[in-house]
Amino acid sequence: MGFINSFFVAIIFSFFIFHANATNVTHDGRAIIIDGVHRVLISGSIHYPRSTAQASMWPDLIRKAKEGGLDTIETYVFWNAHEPVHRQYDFSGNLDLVRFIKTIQDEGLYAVLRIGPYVCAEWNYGGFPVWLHNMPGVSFRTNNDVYMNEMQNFTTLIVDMMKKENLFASQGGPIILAQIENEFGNVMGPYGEGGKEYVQWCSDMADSLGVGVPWIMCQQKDAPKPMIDTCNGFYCDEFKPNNPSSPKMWTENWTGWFKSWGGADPHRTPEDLAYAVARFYQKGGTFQNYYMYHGGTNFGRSSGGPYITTTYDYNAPLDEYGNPNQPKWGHLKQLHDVLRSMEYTLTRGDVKNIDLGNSIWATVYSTKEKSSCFLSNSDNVTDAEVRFGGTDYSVPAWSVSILPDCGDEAYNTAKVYAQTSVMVKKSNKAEDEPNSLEWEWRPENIEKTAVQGKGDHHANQIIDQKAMANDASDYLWYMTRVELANDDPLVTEKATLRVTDSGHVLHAYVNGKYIGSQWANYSSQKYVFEHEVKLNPGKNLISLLSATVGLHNYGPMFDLNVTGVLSPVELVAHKEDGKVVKDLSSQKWSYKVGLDGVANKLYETDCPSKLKWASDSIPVDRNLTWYKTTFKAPLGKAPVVVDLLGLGKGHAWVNSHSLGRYWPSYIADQHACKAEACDYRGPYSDKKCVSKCGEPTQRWYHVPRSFLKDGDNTLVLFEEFGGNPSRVQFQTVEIGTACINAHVGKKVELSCHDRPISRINFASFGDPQGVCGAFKKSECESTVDAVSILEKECVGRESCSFQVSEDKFGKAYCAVNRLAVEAIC
Ligand SMILES: *[C@@H]1O[C@H](CO)[C@@H](O)[C@H](O)[C@H]1NC(C)=O
Ligand SMILES: *[C@@H]1O[C@H](CO)[C@@H](O)[C@H](O)[C@H]1NC(C)=O
Ligand SMILES: *[C@@H]1O[C@H](CO)[C@@H](O)[C@H](O)[C@H]1NC(C)=O
Ligand SMILES: *[C@@H]1O[C@H](CO)[C@@H](O)[C@H](O)[C@H]1NC(C)=O
Ligand SMILES: *[C@@H]1O[C@H](CO)[C@@H](O)[C@H](O)[C@H]1NC(C)=O
Ligand SMILES: *[C@@H]1O[C@H](CO)[C@@H](O)[C@H](O)[C@H]1NC(C)=O
Ligand SMILES: CC(=O)N[C@H]1CO[C@H](CO)[C@@H](O)[C@@H]1O
Repeated sequence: MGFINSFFVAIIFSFFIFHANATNVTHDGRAIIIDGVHRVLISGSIHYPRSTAQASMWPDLIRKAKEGGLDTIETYVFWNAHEPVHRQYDFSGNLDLVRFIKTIQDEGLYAVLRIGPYVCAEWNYGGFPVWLHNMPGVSFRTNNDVYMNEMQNFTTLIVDMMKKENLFASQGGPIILAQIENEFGNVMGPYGEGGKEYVQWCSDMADSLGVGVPWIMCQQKDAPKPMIDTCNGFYCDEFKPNNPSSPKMWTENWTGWFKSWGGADPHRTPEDLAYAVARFYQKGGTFQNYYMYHGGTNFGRSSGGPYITTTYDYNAPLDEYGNPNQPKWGHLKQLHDVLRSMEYTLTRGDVKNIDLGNSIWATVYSTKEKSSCFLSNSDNVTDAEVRFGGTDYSVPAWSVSILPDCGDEAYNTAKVYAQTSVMVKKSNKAEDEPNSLEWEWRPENIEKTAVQGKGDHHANQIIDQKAMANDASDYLWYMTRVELANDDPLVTEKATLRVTDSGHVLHAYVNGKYIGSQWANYSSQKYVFEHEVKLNPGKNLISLLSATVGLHNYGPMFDLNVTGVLSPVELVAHKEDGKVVKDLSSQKWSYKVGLDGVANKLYETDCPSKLKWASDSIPVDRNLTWYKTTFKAPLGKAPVVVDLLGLGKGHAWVNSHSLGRYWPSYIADQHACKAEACDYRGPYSDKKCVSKCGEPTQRWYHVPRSFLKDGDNTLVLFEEFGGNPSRVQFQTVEIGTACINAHVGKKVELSCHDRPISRINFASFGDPQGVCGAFKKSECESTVDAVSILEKECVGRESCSFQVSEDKFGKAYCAVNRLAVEAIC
């Protein structure tokens, strides 16, 4: 008896342990259901390799996401970062996926794990390892055994790693959803039947892994049950899942856009982003994810494209360095708080849509206990005054008002009263740090390549750079010799070298002498380089240095996109009676992967090689040149950047950590910016509201605090194009000015983060005009001195919050009373 009793107790006990920890995640056609509760989930993407685990960057980002009203963090898993060499894995540093998911768990948030393993994400080769491309018989994203075997092997490895640490919700962990594949539906046409079979295989394979949480497939109209197909885009209000038992989920709501070399700064307004989110929940959505919530930095050679910049700021609610991008962050936080307060009615209520005319719709969600309402105005020009439920509301063009009890307006997407923070760069120099850095330099050794033409590999054809370099470096030398007779027209006539190129950067040398370079941009790639050359009778050496700027990451069969120098490579003699063309493509070519300086580890702080650096006559505008300097970290805790204005293009390292590619000489297209001011109204696209045309696409480069140490730090630059390092400096990024522009009745906060507010530059209650940095008083203004009120309350403090009211700021008799404040940090 006693034995049987304790036997049962043991069973019940283990049953309870399992259940006490496990979180039950299911769904119906309405919402994700967690432990029986229908949820409104608000998620944001943070990609762990794009920030650092150390110096608290991950915990800080996740805490700010939580404070910003998110309950879920979504990330991709980056296959080529984790398995750079077949079956050799890296989960160290900022690739420590387990630690990242545990950091999310520590903050009490949920996680969505998008394993892919294809990720797109403007990430090098979309996350596919290049060795996979080089496997015999492989064909990506279709019914192909070599490919599917590797995909399953990596997916299983990740799932097992998560299971081992009990990270799935079914085990008590934070992961509530997992994703297989990624946006395949957009491109699958050209894959034909093989593509369809592959989708079914992905679904079966994922399902067989027994993760105990639902799987999603984004932008996959034919996602088989039980996969949930989800929407990605700037707007997803019209999206309908392919299956009535799948909830309406938005896995990528683009908060801004990425940037490419030669491109201007993209900007998506907080008003439009909030409008898109509010519309989505108004129209039955219950899960949405900001892509990106924090974009971060493409360290190393991780950016894709080609031509994606090192910054991946994305104009996201948290900026590249982790600072709140205000007012976007704060405006969305207010929206999240309101939406969450309506969770029950939104996920359980009956829905009624009422057409109020002129593009105005009311949506009423009602349960027995409570009703919640949305009023949307999708006209992109006309503000509306509407009467609804016996009350008058003003709903500006392209906005949504939310009435949590169908009474008072708690939120309108176009009425922004979160603080605007204008970020500035400060020098914050450490004591004794000189005003300009002292440099050492040495040339990249091109004797063996450009001068002698010696390679490590040989072939009688031009080989694709991916196949030859296996993505071990951006750089690949292509070298060939041409023997010419004295009377060859290539010797006797004017001659040119013509190189077909896939669109990355090309530097050409003939007989050891530099003759020219060419490159392209994100929107226009393939080109033909043509340059006059002086050829000798006898032997001539043609050396071509190709530098990739990130591999393709998107499109049907993007993995097959050619890379590096292409056929044909020709010498052309320009005779009076026509051209004579000599095709060099099937000659013997020698190949050399990578830079000599990298092989000699010149970027390492304690460079072990015997190679000497010179410290006199620092060269300017000399290409293929290494520069080195030491510096002390700027004081304080604010994020650090290095200003590389004056340099051309290359790669930067601090204390042996790669900061990524730099290219401050690439100037943003002068014509991309529009003359008219940015109007949040009307559909957003990445061409709208761009700024900083005619300026370097990226001048500042993030140096995470965790890369820095006390005392001397080392910066090493490999300069490819030629530049001048004398103006390089380290700076911090901090709030310079904080502004408020809010209607009467709003509670607002003014904050300089962790520094005191030093001055109130402007304050006016009434009808102030202009924008932060350029406010102006109007004739309609209260007689109470708003500046001195705020000086008393705010100056000397890190933040102050108050109600915008007539009690405080006096009577003003304008049409609508507002307060505008500009504070200096
Ligand atoms: C999980 O939740 C679903 C739906 O709420 C319910 O049907 C199911 O019984 C639950 N499973 C467990 C193990 O509690
Ligand atoms: C992946 O493949 C290797 C062989 O290359 C094998 O040893 C390993 O078990 C596989 N992993 C999984 C999770 O299937
Ligand atoms: C990209 O290059 C093409 C061809 O040179 C040019 O027409 C286009 O304006 C460039 N675009 C940008 C964004 O620089
Ligand atoms: C690369 O792929 C894209 C689309 O996948 C295609 O439009 C483009 O022509 C390709 N470029 C080259 C150089 O092959
Ligand atoms: C405004 O909406 C109209 C009609 O819906 C459309 O034709 C027009 O392009 C939109 N304007 C802007 C700026 O988006
Ligand atoms: C490389 O150096 C040469 C000679 O100093 C110069 O003419 C050329 O413009 C440089 N190349 C690039 C890409 O800057
Ligand atoms: C990749 C993708 O889904 N792109 C779509 C995103 O949304 C924009 C605007 O809604 C569409 O134009 C893109 O095709």
